[in-house]
Amino acid sequence: MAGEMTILGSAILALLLAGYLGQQYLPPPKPRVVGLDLGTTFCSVGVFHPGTGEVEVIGDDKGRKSIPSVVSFTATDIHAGHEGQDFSDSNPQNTIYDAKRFIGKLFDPDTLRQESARYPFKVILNNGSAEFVVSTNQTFTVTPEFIGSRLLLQMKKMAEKHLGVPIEKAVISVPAEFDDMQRNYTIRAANLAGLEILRVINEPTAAAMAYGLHKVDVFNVLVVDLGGGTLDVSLLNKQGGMFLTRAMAGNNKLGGQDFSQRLFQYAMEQVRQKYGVSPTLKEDIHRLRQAVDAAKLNLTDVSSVLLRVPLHLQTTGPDGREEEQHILFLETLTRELFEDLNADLFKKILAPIETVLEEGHLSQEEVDEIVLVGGSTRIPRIRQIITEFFGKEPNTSVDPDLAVVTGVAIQAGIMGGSWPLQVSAIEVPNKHLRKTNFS
Ligand SMILES: *[C@@H]1O[C@H](CO)[C@@H](O)[C@H](O)[C@H]1NC(C)=O
Ligand SMILES: *[C@@H]1O[C@H](CO)[C@@H](O)[C@H](O)[C@H]1NC(C)=O
Ligand SMILES: *[C@@H]1O[C@H](CO)[C@@H](O)[C@H](O)[C@H]1NC(C)=O
Ligand SMILES: *[C@@H]1O[C@H](CO)[C@@H](O)[C@H](O)[C@H]1NC(C)=O
Ligand SMILES: CC(=O)N[C@H]1CO[C@H](CO)[C@@H](O)[C@@H]1O
Repeated sequence: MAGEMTILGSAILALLLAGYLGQQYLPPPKPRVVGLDLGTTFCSVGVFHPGTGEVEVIGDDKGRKSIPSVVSFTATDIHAGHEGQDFSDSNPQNTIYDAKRFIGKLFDPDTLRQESARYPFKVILNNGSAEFVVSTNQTFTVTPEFIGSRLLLQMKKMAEKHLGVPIEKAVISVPAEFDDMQRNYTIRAANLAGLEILRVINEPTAAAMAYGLHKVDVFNVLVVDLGGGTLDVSLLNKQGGMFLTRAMAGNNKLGGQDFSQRLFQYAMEQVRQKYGVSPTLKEDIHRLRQAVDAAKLNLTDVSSVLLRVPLHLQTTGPDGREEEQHILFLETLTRELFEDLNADLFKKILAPIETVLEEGHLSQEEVDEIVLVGGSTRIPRIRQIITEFFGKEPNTSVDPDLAVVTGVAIQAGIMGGSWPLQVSAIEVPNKHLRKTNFS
């Protein structure tokens, strides 16, 4: 009996030892669960590496860490991401973007008409849901979740290529304001791409996790997400390691595109003042818009940039005849000018921040950490406005475009069981919250 016990004991000991040695000397297993950020304008995929404890945001062949949320249909193929975007000029009516604004939502005809007026593609109502009309060789409709699935499939492939293992499971983020139906349709998009969703996590919670705020002693976290077209502000409360969304507010008509538009209008007006006419050619306007956009990005790092754009202007000669004039439009744009042109828009950022503080019954000083998400939070003046309002620096060490995917990847690591600490649940659902919208 005692002998048997000893044999059994040694067997267990051997097993434990093998496990221990395995852990010590075998290469760490490849992550099998990915984190997905299916954004309105960009998507990213990330993984948590248990070996190093680091998050890696996966790039494409060219090292780009996010893909545009664009899917284009041609007679022979469906193109997602960068490839899809390449068709946006030549095939605008079949190049679908912003599908996230339509996913899992019920519309009345008037609202849908208003929402879809600003897109070059056609959106129709099918039993209350939005569908996109595609006309290549045939005419057919596609759902927002189908568009989502093509983007997710692209990211699944990027992850599989990079990691060298098949990926079938994921964690995905959604805006905190998404209701059950929007969450369900987002999951459906992933299922269509062959991915099982282990958990859906709110984007602001993911961003807070990217900063490790789930591991440190903080109570009130304010997340400001300023993207291309929308501003979302969320107040999170951390209780016993779990995040609870206390209040949400935003402006669904404020973002980087609006700041670019002001600079673009200014540039158009400068052309008119110098040459008497504005550019009319579609390609010229497109080129000017792109140059202005690039200038805006550069103004985050430098205080002035020189805009150089070749243009073809239709002018009337002395004999009254129309003639085309080729010019090189040169204009210095300063950061100060950019800030002046957008002063009223930048100020609008504070309204939703004040609202979430009021709803959460908090003063500025009671906010422990401020987390910035979205490319437009790089704009120095915007950081300054937020810093002045709170009297302290926001948390900015994580790339604001990758903060959400970084947090989702951490959550994916937790779900994949590769997290060294046992943190499992991270969020308390809050079904009764309403979002205040300013716009
Ligand atoms: C689409 O139509 C073009 C000409 O109209 C034809 O050449 C092409 O083969 C068609 N493609 C498909 C996939 O049917
Ligand atoms: C239309 O939508 C309603 C609820 O949104 C659903 O109950 C019904 O089955 C749908 N009808 C069709 C034909 O899909
Ligand atoms: C969402 O999906 C869950 C689980 O499949 C289901 O119980 C729930 O009724 C769905 N809700 C909506 C609004 O579609
Ligand atoms: C912006 O910066 C990039 C890289 O530094 C440079 O190539 C580009 O010409 C700049 N664009 C403008 C409009 O200044
Ligand atoms: C301003 C700033 O960087 N604040 C905080 C960012 O988040 C970490 C927690 O991960 C804090 O330690 C910093 O103080």
